Amino acid sequence: MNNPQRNKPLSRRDFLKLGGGMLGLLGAGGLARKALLQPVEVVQAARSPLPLGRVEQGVLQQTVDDFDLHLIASDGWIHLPPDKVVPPYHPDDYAPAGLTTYIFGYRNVNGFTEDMVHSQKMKVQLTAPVFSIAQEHDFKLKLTNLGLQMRPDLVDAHTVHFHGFRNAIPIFDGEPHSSVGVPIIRDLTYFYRPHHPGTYMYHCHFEETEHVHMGMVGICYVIPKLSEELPGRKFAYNDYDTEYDREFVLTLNEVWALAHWCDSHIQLPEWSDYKADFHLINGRAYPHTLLPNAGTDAIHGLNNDPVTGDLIFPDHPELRYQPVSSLITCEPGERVLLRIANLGFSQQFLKTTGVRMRVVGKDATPLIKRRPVAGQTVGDLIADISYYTDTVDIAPGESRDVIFVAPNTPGEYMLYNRNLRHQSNGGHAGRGGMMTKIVVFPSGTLTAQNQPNEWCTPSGWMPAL
Ligand SMILES: [Cu+2]
Repeated sequence: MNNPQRNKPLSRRDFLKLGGGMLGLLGAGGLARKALLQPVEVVQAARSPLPLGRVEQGVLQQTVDDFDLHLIASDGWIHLPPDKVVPPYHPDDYAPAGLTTYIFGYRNVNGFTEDMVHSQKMKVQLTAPVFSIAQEHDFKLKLTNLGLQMRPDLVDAHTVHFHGFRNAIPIFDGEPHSSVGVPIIRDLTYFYRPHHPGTYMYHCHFEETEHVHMGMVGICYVIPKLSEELPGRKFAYNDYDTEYDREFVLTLNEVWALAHWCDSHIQLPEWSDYKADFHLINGRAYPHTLLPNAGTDAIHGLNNDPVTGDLIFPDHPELRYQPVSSLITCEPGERVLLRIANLGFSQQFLKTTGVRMRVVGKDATPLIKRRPVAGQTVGDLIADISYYTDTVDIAPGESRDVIFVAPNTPGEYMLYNRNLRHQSNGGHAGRGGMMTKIVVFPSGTLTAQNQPNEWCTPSGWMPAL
């Protein structure tokens, strides 16, 4: 804007100069056409700094250190109960002690030293770290590909695909067939400025049938302007009707044990034989869904071992790589927002016992429709197609924003998949799979919630597993 050249009106002399230039171009038409066909470098993944001790060779390219969130992509192991259900695929015979299932995934490495970042190979989590962006704010997400330790033969890139993000610039869309992936030991910093609030999801889009199923899935959401304008109050959309007191993200996905075993054993599954053995919420199967977050702020990655940066969960070390709880805690009369995304391959039906839910958003689109009004964040009501239900149906790749008012009677209410086959762990007898609880505590016993899925319970309270 301050460039004087650009603002100067075109003089007659300039015009003639321009004409001459155009003639010259026409003369060199063949050359110009050739030049236009030359590939132009738009973006290049920067070389990631190597672990200390391997830096002495040459000068490293400067990496982008201006970012809001730094994720790594790599592989790792998780624990799914019980220990013996689908021999020989579960537990995987290569699994380290206490763990059962090989995965690909992400880790939040914000604030890590280079050494700590590179030590996170083989320590990824299921599901991926949750992040949120305020509407109309810029957000830079740096992704570093650390490679797959179990599979040095695979030279797979990874990406972050912000699923449902409207009008994404291809280069930041993370869809490698039309743009780029991030090769091993490279970084790419994605840039977003979201205009539409709501619950989204992200996943790796490289070899996506495999990488999505292997666990590179998580929730991200866009906080509406209204929440920023009214500090201390929280809304799902720019609509007073979507106000809430507490929020919980529930990422749904599945594990087909054979496919995960194949990846650790250098085999290829036949994807048309797909048959999930485990149906998970936030990477855990019931009853583990009820256990706390692995640390005080597992979602934002601040609970890590201060020296190594590794995820820790002292009470349940087998679940250290599945840090996010699905227990929903609230007090009578509180408004609770569930942000649900399905990144598995099957349709799911989440049902509550005796809690009326209102679906206010679908695929990051409000169901209470408002016409924009200049100078107003909340527009005029056009139509309200939100609906009340006790069962939320959700197909793969879809999201729902669901608000319920906590019942007046303290107690436990189940939230479960009404497909009974999805309530089993590996076909084993007993309850499992995609199931958690809404626990309503007496008024005045819980602290306010600061982060989504924060485990707010009276001190000393633990669920009966
Ligand atoms: Cu990937």
